[in-house]
Amino acid sequence: MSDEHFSKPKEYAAGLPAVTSSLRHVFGKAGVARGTKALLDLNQVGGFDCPSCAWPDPDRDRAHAEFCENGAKAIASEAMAKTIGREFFAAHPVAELMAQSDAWHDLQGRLAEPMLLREEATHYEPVSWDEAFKLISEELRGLDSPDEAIFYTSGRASNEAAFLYQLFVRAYGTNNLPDCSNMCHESSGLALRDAIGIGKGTVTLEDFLEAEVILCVGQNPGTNHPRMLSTLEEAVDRGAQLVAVNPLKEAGLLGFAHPQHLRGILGKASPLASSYLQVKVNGDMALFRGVAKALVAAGTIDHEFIREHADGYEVYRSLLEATSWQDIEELSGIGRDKIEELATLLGAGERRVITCWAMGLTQHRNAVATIREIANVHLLLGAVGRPGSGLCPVRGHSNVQGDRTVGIFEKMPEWFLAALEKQAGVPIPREHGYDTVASILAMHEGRGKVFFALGGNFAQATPDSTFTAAALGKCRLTCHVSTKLNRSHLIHGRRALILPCLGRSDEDGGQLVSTENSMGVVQSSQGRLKPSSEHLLSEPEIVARLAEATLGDAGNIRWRWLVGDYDRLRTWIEAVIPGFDRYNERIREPGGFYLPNAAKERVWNTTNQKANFSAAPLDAFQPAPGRLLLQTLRSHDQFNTTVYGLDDRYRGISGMRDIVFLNPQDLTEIGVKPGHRIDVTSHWSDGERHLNGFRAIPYDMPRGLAAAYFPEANVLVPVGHVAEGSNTPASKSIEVSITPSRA
Ligand SMILES: Nc1nc2c(c(=O)[nH]1)N[C@H]1C(S)=C(S)[C@@H](COP(=O)(O)OP(=O)(O)OC[C@H]3O[C@@H](n4cnc5c(=O)[nH]c(N)nc54)[C@H](O)[C@@H]3O)O[C@H]1N2
Ligand SMILES: Nc1nc2c(c(=O)[nH]1)N[C@H]1C(S)=C(S)[C@@H](COP(=O)(O)OP(=O)(O)OC[C@H]3O[C@@H](n4cnc5c(=O)[nH]c(N)nc54)[C@H](O)[C@@H]3O)O[C@H]1N2
Ligand SMILES: [Mo]
Repeated sequence: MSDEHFSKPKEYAAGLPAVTSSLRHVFGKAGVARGTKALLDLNQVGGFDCPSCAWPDPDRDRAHAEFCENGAKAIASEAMAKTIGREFFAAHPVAELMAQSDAWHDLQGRLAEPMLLREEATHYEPVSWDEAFKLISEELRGLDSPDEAIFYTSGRASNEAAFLYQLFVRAYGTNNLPDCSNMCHESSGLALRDAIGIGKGTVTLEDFLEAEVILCVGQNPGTNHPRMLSTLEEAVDRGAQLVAVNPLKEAGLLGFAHPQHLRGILGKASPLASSYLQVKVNGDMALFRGVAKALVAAGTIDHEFIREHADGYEVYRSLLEATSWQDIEELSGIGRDKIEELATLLGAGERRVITCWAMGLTQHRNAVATIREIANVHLLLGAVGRPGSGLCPVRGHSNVQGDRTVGIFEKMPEWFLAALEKQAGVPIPREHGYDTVASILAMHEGRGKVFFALGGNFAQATPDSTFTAAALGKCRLTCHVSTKLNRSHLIHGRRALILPCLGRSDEDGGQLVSTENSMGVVQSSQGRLKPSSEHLLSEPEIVARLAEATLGDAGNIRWRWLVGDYDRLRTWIEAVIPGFDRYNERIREPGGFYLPNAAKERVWNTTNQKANFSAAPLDAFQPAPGRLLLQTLRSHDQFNTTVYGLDDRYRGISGMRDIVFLNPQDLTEIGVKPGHRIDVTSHWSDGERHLNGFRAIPYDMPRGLAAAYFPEANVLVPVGHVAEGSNTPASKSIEVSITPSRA
């Protein structure tokens, strides 16, 4: 049998195949000794924080192996002993590397030394750290305005690295601090800040164990947050009902075979979701409005909570009355009976309800309004700040939440900027900077001239790949602090630099860093593996040396001194940001500490000091007749743009990524057989975009929808198609037409 095939999707996640897959990746890439050491340290008290997702570790009683298959793959990729340095780059011109796949890039090994691509050069060549910092600082000082420089961050940077980085960027004179969060949970942050006064979730792991109902909406935890399945399994064991809301049947929501329990290894899956609503893509706002309508009609709402804590109920209630069931059914694709059934479930008992969500909600044009609608339902139920209940945006990158807490944001509030200015003793700019989409446009229009990235893979993670590549190509300098080779090193400005850094699992001269998980717990992380190359620097060290070269010590800032002992950096964070009291002491306590969460205490830090209902007009993104709605999603063998392999086991896919999932009847209507080639065209006001020769794969999903993998399908996402308010690319609602391939 060939490697490439598709078969019946799985009906449960994990089990023995997850264990064998983990070990194959870890031992295959990192070697047995290095791999075992890495796995034993992963997510243990005193060990390092898993660089994969942001799902929290249990506060105590950690299982020996608190890791999952995909955490193991992330470690295998990072802990590779193989390195690439000057010989590798001398042997492979940039054009040749560009022709290789993302999966091939990841297999080459860890970046070993700083590399420079000179103007018009075909190959990267080695450069010393000092020369690299000198070159960047000269470019930065040569700009007409600091606002011509853009400083991106990906969510793996530690609190310490991220805090120092934003201090450097702001002391240099700009708030141009776009980050991966702009493409991820920005819509959640914005919606929750206006609804409940904090842009974060309000639950802890304990809440899951007390919940009566858990809604899992627009999220594929079996692949993207596998450790969440253990929590869900335990919650279901304790009697919680799990309701999945997802257009696709995802194995990880149907059932779970715990890879650390004998029952699970033997393939005995615990059934998870007790009901599975196959909503239309972008039909969630209608679904939740229907739930709210049914709750209000039945009177099973928390009148006392609404009276005491909430604002805007009367307006919202009139809106519910004015919304017809016909619209709700049509836009959501779910029948009134099913919606009323869900409302009955939510309104029963003590209304201990948790709603979790991820990219299936945040990456739509009306994402902010949709998340506000979910918050509305929770306010009706009084299900915020009551044990066993709350809102739970499930974060992606392991420290994306912490990076935002410590200042990675193009529009940090005034209190933060003022406190930073006081601490630093240098002027801090107040004008808002560019987010990710605004950065792409600025570079394209020549207003952004130097692009610097602390981690990530900007060229490949952003929308409209061809447009974004052209934007980066116009820069005078593109520069990446990275662990592994990626496409952003190859889609470059006039000159380009690769600055190789230590990863989470690497030992950093005995220093520890910290991260904040999806539930606001700040924990220490300390790598213990011998770095794969002697030329690697830590991220804080790189930032400090660049800052020193560019700005010199100024005000109260002594860059080298600050990174000489990360405790000093933590003291600064403590001085600027509330909630970090006794940071250095508490970070060394097992399990770390929780940051304060006012909404959990029913204190609402909104402008009116209330929790707020929203009353947005109901809508859903509707493609023109004959067209489909395409979403871009992750396979089981990738971490964002890092592709570990070509399988998507739970969806029954082996050996390929050039595919589009479709409803079987749509396949027939398009006139292709399963596995045959199709051409996909996306439509937007500024023209068409194309992805040709992909294979059509039948899948259990509603009609009129299509799904393809990120990042291959990013060429189809128009840069101007964004969520209202949050400016997040709407990469889950792309209007496309599909025809049999002409090739
Ligand atoms: N192994 C692994 N782990 C990861 C990542 C990874 O790439 N690999 N990435 C990390 C990051 S940064 C993030 S943000 C998270 C992402 O975690 P997820 O959000 O789970 O990631 P996606 O693959 O984008 O999945 C989107 C899910 O939403 C569904 N969906 C799409 N549109 C809609 C809709 O309109 N309504 C509803 N109800 N559902 C919809 C899709 O069918 C799919 O199941 O995972 C993190 N963890
Ligand atoms: N179409 C579409 N586009 C999307 C999405 C989607 O669902 N659909 N999802 C969006 C989301 S949710 C996100 S979060 C973004 C992700 O966007 P990014 O965060 O920019 O992308 P990643 O693929 O996570 O970055 C991977 C690279 O990070 C580097 N790296 C890994 N570990 C470290 C480290 O410890 N330090 C440093 N300095 N570098 C490191 C490696 O070189 C690796 O190649 O993509 C977004 N783009
Ligand atoms: Mo993300």
